[in-house]
Amino acid sequence: MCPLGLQQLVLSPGDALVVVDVQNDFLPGGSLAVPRGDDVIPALNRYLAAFVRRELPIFATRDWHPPNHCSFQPYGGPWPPHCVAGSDGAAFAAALDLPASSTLITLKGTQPEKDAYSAFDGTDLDARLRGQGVARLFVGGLATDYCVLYTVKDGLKAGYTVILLQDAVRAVNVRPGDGKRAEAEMIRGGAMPIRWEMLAA
Ligand code: VGL
Ligand code: ZN
Repeated sequence: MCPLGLQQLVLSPGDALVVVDVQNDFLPGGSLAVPRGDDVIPALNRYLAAFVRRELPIFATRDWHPPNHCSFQPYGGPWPPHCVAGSDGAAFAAALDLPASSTLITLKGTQPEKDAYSAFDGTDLDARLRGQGVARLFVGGLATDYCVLYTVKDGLKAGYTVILLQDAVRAVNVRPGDGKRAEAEMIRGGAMPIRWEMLAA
């Protein structure tokens, strides 16, 4: 028990960390920079260390678009071109401590004509999670109001318990408040928000 008498969360087998789209193009200086997107890196590194120490699986997703993706403005979409497959902008942030040998990577948004924000959309993520015996997802990364939101909603729909790492997400906020509304929507849908302090050491 922590001092306030609230139950802390204990990591255990069946838990997985899902790191969403922490890629250079979503960081300050990138082509679709998320305001303060780099704040998620030290926050996620603490969760990464905790999952590594307990030998729990770590999944990382990458937005991985063809150069003519339909979500790009020149092709009628809402976004500047970003995360083009194989480009520097699509690489994971260098300061993110993903364990090189054991991180399970999921690529998404790979088809030119199909917009896909959720890491479950058109991928084998669900099968890979089930294959590892995962029942509970700890989700952080970028961006709160797009890929995190849709990944969390699909995770809940697929029957996972979902923990939202509230101190390890940041929003694009195309409209002011989008990030806060997305968090509320995830929580309303059944996701449990936590911060680092709520995890048992
Ligand atoms: C994302 C906008 C466009 C995301 C991806 O990862 O949240 N946002 N593509
Ligand atoms: Zn994208």
